[in-house]
Amino acid sequence: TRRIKVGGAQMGPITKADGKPAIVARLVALLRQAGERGCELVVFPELTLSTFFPRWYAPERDGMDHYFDRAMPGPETQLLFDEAKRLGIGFCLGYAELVEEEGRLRRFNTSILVDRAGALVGKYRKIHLPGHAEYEPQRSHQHLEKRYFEVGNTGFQVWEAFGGTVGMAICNDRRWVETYRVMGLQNVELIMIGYNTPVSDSLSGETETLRMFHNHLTMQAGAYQNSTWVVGVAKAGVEDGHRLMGGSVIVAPTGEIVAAAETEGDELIVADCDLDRCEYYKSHIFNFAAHRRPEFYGRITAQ
Ligand code: CDT
Repeated sequence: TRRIKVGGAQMGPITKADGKPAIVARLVALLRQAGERGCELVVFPELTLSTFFPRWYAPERDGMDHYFDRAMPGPETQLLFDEAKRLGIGFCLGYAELVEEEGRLRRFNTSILVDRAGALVGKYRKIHLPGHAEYEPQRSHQHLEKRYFEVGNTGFQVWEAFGGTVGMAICNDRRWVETYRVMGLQNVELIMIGYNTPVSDSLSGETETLRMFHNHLTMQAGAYQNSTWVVGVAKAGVEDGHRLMGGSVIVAPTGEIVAAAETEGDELIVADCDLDRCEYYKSHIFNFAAHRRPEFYGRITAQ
């Protein structure tokens, strides 16, 4: 069977005051733990290298540029890449990407996938950007992803890597059935998802319990309905007075959670993922070729 030992490297809070070297040292510590536990692939959260800055308003759209990375690896992240290569561990890393493209500076909420030899496998830029673009005074905290990022332009691709077919999504993407299905249609076997999710929304009145339920519900349904492994990894805990949920999980193609974080701090969860387990539902209940009825799904892609 095609087994791969996967680590979900949940991160505790990162505050405004934390410098990159200290953050990278925490990532390296998690990688070393993953190495000791035999992991071949480690998934880090969304925006792993900074606090979740979209909670704050900056009058200028470039006002958060100091949280963005232009090069990956860059001078401060090289250590992480070197250590991963030395340990023979591939990784998925979320960060704020600043890039000159089409003759202008562009900002994306990005994840990259690096293989066990240190080579870049692929890049995904977040498509479902939640929140709003302007300051909303009625909120206890802002969610200004639509201000600081452009909608990603990579699409939901998959790559042949780590002995299987793998894909990436970021945070709010996990709530959308289309995210999983577009990759499911490409035979995905493992989807890596980092997230930063506040435990409360000052306007919705949802309980923490309900918000955690939705966190797991969407990833478990996405896994089952597309017969794929899903690795969902949080940046958690209290960042400058604002609390993010933990709840990192590894979900099997049956939709069952096989590993779960217990804390809101730096914590590694591990599962031995047999990619061959995807085959059963892919060839039975979710055999797309046999059972899908796309002739009735047109509204899903209509603008
Ligand atoms: N980072 C991110 O996408 N967080 C969102 C919060 C939604 S509330 C505006 C999420 O879907 O978890």
